Amino acid sequence: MIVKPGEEITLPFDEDDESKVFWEAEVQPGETQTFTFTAPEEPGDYTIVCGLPAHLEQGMQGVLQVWIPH
Ligand SMILES: [Cu+2]
Repeated sequence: MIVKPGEEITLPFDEDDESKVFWEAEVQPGETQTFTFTAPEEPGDYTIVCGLPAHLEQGMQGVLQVWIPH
């Protein structure tokens, strides 16, 4: 899941965090998928987290960097 700018996920990830999600996709274990999504228009660093129980706690997160090319 990509987290909306200015929002922070509280552990554990649960219902109160659902509204903070900008975009999400689901991939099953052992599966590889390719997704297409429209990036936020506002440049910046967007947090990416896994919403499966205990995954975020174990460090399953990343950053989506959005910038305007020049
Ligand atoms: Cu995960």
